Amino acid sequence: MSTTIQRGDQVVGELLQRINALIAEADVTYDEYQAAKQWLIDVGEAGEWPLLLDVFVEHAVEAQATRRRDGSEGSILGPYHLPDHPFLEPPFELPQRPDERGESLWISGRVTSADGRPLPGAVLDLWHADADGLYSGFSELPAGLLRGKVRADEEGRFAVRTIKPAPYTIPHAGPTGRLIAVCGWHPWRPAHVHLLVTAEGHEPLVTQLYLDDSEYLDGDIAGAVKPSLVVHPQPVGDHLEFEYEFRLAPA
Ligand code: MBD
Ligand code: FE
Repeated sequence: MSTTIQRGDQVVGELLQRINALIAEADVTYDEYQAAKQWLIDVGEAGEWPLLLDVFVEHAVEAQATRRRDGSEGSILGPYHLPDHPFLEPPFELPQRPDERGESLWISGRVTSADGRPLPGAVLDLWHADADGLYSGFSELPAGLLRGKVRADEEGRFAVRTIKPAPYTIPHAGPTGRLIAVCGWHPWRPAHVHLLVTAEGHEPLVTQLYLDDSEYLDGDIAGAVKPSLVVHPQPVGDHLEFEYEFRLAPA
């Protein structure tokens, strides 16, 4: 048997065994089986597979993949990263509408190797929701809003201005929302900024930073909060600011 076939048999075979055992243990009925089957079809028709999997499963894959990695902890990528948005020009500010709501938020810090050595020219790709919890590219918001890539300087330092995102409620009109309602869960994630930090010779760091005054820090529907990812913005003049150091593992 090829390794691929062995691996398929191991993982998929085990998954099916666990589902089948659960059907007996939880006494799943024919009605429930038919409802589940229709729900799975609906998830596909609504285009919600990326959402559903990233909300309920990606955190386990991320934890497993990074369990022995040096440097900063990371978090899940989620369904709303767009790889092709452009580099911003300094002074860095994520694109906003003239009347963009939300407190002004300045994010600064440094990118280093796991041993603390600065990584000049590291790239930070940032994206986050607006003050209503909407993401550009996945809502009516203008394309490119609140997204951008910035390059760190010769000392690995960077600074970027944006606005404070709101807590995020995953779409609840579709099948993912129906599941959450049927289970009596809530659909919220705490307010967060997504980052993908890359540097020559290092493993990419996919992460999210969570604002310490946000609701749902303890009940993230996506299970993706870690204490080291919670930041503490301080008021300075007319804005909020925080610093963060991203330590990347050598590749
Ligand atoms: C998000 O903004 C997000 O970060 C995740 C993981 C899932 C759905 C929406
Ligand atoms: Fe998000």
